[in-house]
Amino acid sequence: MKKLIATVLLTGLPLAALAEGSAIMVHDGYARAANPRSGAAFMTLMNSGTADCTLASVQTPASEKAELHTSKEVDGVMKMLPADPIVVPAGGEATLARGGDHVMLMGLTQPLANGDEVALTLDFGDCGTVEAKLPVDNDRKADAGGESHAH
Ligand SMILES: [Cu+2]
Repeated sequence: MKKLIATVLLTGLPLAALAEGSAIMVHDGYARAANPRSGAAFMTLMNSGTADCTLASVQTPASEKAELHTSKEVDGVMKMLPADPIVVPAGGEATLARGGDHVMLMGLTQPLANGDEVALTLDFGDCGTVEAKLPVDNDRKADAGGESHAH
């Protein structure tokens, strides 16, 4: 009986989640260049599942490396550090935004121009992987926080 209920629950998952192979959805994402060789990607991650999901790593053809960074003010100066694990709580969301957590794109294969798209593969470990295509928007203003992004 328990098995039957589990099956019903699984098949009741939203189509989008099944298609992604994950309960995670990417909202309002964009990428922007810091300079011709590096840039960053920002987005809101939403978790419709019943388990917390942690963003383990990011892959992209847009750059040689993609790292999870966070921006922090240290002694009055904005610095970038490796991010603490980015956890998307069950039924909740996590925001990657300017002045906070972000996906750093290091060694861009080509400069990011407005209208380009950056494809990301977000690896959430046990929660699966999510493919996202983010538009490049170099003109978007920071919603909050600092603007320092020098590498
Ligand atoms: Cu960074």
